[in-house]
Amino acid sequence: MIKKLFCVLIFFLFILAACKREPSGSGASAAENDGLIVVGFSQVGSESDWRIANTKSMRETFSEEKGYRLIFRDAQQKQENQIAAIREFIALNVDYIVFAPVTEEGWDEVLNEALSSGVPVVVMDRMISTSDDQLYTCWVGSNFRKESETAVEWMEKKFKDKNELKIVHIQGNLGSSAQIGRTEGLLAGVHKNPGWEVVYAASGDFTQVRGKEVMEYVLKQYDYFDVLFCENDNMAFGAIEAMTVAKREYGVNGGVSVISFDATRAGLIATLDGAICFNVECNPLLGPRVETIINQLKNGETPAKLAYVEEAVFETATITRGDIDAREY
Ligand code: GYE
Repeated sequence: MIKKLFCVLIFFLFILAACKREPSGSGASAAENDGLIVVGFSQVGSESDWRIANTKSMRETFSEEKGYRLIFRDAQQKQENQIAAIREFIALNVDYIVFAPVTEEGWDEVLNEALSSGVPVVVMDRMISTSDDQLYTCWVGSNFRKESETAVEWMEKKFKDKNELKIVHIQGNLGSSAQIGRTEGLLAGVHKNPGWEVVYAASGDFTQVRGKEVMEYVLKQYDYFDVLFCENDNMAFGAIEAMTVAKREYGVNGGVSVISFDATRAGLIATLDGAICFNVECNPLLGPRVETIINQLKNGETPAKLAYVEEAVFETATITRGDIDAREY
């Protein structure tokens, strides 16, 4: 009897162990066993509404119901965490590696390892800087420089009668493509328009808290400036909060003209309200785009090396309630 019970116990323990088996052993064997496609995704962190929407889009796209096992790793803004995650994905022998690089530089070594392992690497959102473009399979994301040039064009029209324009510039994470492209676009505009001057520039790390801190400092140092050029909505919200507290005028009715990027739902509401004058869309819903790439690779096709997402702009004069209702993020 005891022997029988023991056998039953061993049998149940065996079943339990089999059920609990996460893809921690080998991604490939997990895929072989359950038929799921294993995708390792290294995300930057959760610094902004944009990022949260991007993570949601990836999780919804690469769900088990749709035939995927997503191994999600949050890098908490640290490149070394992303490098460790990519190494983990290689060791797990996942089917595909996807990552949103926190900065542009410093990927060659780990991507060489990925290349030798044969696992395709899809770069998403921000770009990497490398002399060897064989190190990644392809990239999908936004044209950050173009986003910024669109904002500059708007400024050129809006301030065409002003001889002098004083600009405060709150930047994103220094060294990230989103920061580099948006900053380059503005600086090209300043170069082209002799009366324009960036009176102060600092990074707000793409977060609301830092956007507020930077603006608190600016308000103490500068009695006057015309434009706040803010590289994302969350930093703009923080800066707006600081201006409200300090009773500095801003918005479409006078005072500081706020320009922002992302055009999240909350950003669009601030645009409709007239707090943000001009908001350039940056689309975080990249999950389906990455899935299309994975399907192409699965079918032996070659996806475009670089794929840019289409993006719109919004300004207070023309934005509608419908624009906000249609916003998914
Ligand atoms: O604009 C910002 C985020 O890389 C496009 O990162 C992304 C940027 C986005 O934190 O809000």
